Amino acid sequence: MGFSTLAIHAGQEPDPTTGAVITPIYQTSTYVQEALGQHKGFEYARTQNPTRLALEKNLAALEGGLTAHCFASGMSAIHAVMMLLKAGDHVIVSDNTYGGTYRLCERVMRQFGLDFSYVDTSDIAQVEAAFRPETKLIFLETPTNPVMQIADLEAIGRLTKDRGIRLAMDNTFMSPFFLRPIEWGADLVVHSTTKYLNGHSDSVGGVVVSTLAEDAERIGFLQNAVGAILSPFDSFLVLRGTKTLALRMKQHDANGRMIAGFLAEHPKVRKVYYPGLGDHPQHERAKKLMSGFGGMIAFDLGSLSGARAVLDNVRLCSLAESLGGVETLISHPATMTHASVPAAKREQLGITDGLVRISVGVEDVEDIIADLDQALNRI
Ligand code: P1T
Repeated sequence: MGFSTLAIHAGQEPDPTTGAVITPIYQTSTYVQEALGQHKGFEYARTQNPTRLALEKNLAALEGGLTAHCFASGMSAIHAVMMLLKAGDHVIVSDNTYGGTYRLCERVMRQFGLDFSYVDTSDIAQVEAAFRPETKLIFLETPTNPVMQIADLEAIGRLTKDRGIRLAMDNTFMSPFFLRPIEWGADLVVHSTTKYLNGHSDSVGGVVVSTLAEDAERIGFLQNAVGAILSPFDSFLVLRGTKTLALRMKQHDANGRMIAGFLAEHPKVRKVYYPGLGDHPQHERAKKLMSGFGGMIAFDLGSLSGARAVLDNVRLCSLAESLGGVETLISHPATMTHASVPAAKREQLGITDGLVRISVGVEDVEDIIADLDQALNRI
């Protein structure tokens, strides 16, 4: 079945009680049992909820995984992946991840005896050099947030298979419509469903997709034992979102390409980070791994005052954290999403004070370009 067919139908059985075409929001904390030990498979709503279950089946199908487990946020999904490890284990992480991922590793998981190395995962030599006997997991973002580096997923997938360790991939930026990490060797895929999967900036959530029975079982156990579950209402919203994922992603991509081209030509813009541009260092790799380039773009204006002029003067684009919604959002990584990354490290990664990130929405592209143009001309 094609992607859109799966997105609309996978996990979506008509409601057994009424025949409702759309999975209802089962807003209940518990389920009556017919007799001691006799029930319909639903006992308590932290453990099982039909709305969440429908979404989990849907997302497992879209990523091509064995199971999916939904969490209260992208961060709690990433936390669950880290909880597969034990004290003494070592993880190799993309050096340019979302700031919250870095904060989770450094300021939470380290306290429990995990160790982390941050490397440029677009360079396979750096990944190989970081291996230790205790390395148990590689955690990748591709493209990275916000400078859009692309890892050689296939080669890293082979490395992790050869060494018998796990490859987890945060696929938030591309969504399974453009990139299916499991096909390139990932064992686990995570998303902040807050972003493209929900797509309408009205829910916070996360998901872990597993491919191995052992991980699927443990992630399910952790979901219930730790309890950071996605609510029935949020599950409903994300399920509603995935139905139009393909349509939305095509438009995010079309608009993204146009805006990246506009920015690349603009005299006030020093540098544009977008994998669809021919001068992106991993453009060829992006073309091989992904069926589109999406709507995330970063661009450097050379100074904080330049960035401020644009961010303070946009009218259509909203100055806000987050991404992946139908509306265009613009942000300043150094002080917003990546403020928890130390300044020296930010500079080294290219997250300068002049860097601006845009999550291109699905508005009419000429309106977005006109807004950016008038703001850029205020510099
Ligand atoms: O916000 P939450 O749903 O917990 O997701 C965290 C997260 C995980 N992974 C990636 C790649 C992300 O971009 C995020 C959240 N990012 C933003 C809020 C942002 O503006 O970049």
